[in-house]
Amino acid sequence: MAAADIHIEREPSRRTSSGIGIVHLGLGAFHRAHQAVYVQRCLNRLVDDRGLDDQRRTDWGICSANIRSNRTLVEQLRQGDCRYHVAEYSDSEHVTLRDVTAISEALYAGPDGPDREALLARMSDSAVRIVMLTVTEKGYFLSPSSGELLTDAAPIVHDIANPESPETAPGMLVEALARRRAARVAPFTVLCCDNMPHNGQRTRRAVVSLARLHDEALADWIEASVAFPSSMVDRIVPAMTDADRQRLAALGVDDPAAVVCETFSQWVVEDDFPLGRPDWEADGVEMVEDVAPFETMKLRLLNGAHSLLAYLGTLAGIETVDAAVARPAFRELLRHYWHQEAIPTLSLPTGTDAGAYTDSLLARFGNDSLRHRLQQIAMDGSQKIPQRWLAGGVERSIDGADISVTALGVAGWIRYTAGTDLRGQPHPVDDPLAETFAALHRRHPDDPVALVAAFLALDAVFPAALRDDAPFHTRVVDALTIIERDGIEAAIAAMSYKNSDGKA
Ligand code: NAI
Ligand code: CS2
Repeated sequence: MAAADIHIEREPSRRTSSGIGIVHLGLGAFHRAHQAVYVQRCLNRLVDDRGLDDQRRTDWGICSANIRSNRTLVEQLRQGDCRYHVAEYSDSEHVTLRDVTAISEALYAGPDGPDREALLARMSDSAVRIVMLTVTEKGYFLSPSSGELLTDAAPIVHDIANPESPETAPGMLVEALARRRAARVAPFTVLCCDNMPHNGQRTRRAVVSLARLHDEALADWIEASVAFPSSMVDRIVPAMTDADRQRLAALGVDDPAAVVCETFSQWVVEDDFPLGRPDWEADGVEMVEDVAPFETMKLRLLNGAHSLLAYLGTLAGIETVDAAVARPAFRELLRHYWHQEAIPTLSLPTGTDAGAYTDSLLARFGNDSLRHRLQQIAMDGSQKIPQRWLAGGVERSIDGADISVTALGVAGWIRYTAGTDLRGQPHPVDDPLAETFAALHRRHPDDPVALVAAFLALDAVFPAALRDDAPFHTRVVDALTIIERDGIEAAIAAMSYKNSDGKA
């Protein structure tokens, strides 16, 4: 599509010298296209309502930091005065180019970075009232299945031994809270924006558990006085590619920090901010008492479907989400997964029509202007499938219900971790447990029964109820055997549900 044929809306930012009231850990694509955009809307509205020089009210600027990787991005943002663009595609012909200046400061506080002390000082400043995070599911160092802190993980071992120079997100939070406590400054609110179940409670668990390893009193204080509201976050933001940068350049946007995303956006936040917060309701954020129904629905329906497409699609040689859902077999598989396996496990948010919600997911997945690569979604499966498939799978299997799509998904994931697709094309297996997977595949090269048993025995990933579920083992072995022998679409076609109700 030639740039000239694209309908462009421009959304300029109203820049104001706002003070910094929010620190964000994890300056990735999602942060730039989601939380920072909501804050930008808030700053724009406040400036429109009250005029540029009413400084007192715009104290919600963001200091965003990377604490592990991507120093270059921080430098690029700084070179651009922390201004960047968000290109929101509703389809390949319509894009809104949003200008964002809500990030006032960008820091690189990685182990090799210059800004760790500056970041801790910023987090200890009483003007900072909220610390948000998007550090990926693995960035909390919690066991995906039990939720316990991984005290033997090297970065956590480092932070236990060196609490004043932390390298992990939980470590940064513990040290900054320790400094505020010592200075008698009220604690900031911690707002997790990662795709984890009960993400506020999980973050609390990581922080309190780490603090308890070197300071019981500090851990008790954090437990008693720090708010960790949960939130459901939703906007599809693919990783930027050179092709994306080229198409933005064709639209006149030459910006190394730009991001591409869909127009859809949702943020549901538990309203627990003792030190205050922006009045985000006016900017489209849903402030609620209980986020759990929204979170579970989104994790099992949207993210559960994404992971099915990621493993089965990649094995079938498909590259993107839209290309996968263009295939009737994959659409049918998702519909069955949603309506027979996932939705029955949900208590839906009031007023939610599950059918309409899943139809909207299919439409969003079909947005070919996103070019959302299945490989990106396939990353960190050990951290994702417990909340996306397995929690619901356990509930269904306890009821004796059919979970054949979950079994097919697990078979596809196991095969994916071998590092090649069904044509033998290699792909990287990006996962904290990648070495474990490689060892299991080496140990059981031609024995699907032993291989599946070894994977299902991984208690970091699989809950006991599925580890001990013999019929589930058999289903996974059957699915893996068909995948290897006849391919993905044959495995989908062979699914038991096609036999039971026979309907497409
Ligand atoms: P990204 O790859 O652009 O950024 C990841 C960020 O996490 C980077 O800042 C990186 O430095 C940091 N990070 C990674 N591992 C870390 C660790 N062990 N400790 C500390 N920091 C670490 O990815 P993106 O798109 O920003 O996604 C990040 C997270 O946001 C996802 O894992 C998910 O939980 C959430 N999310 C993403 C959505 C998307 O469509 N991209 C949508 C909804 C939620
Ligand atoms: C995706 C999510 O990469 C992934 O794991 O499933 O990032 C997904 O795009 C978002 O959660 C959508 O809100």
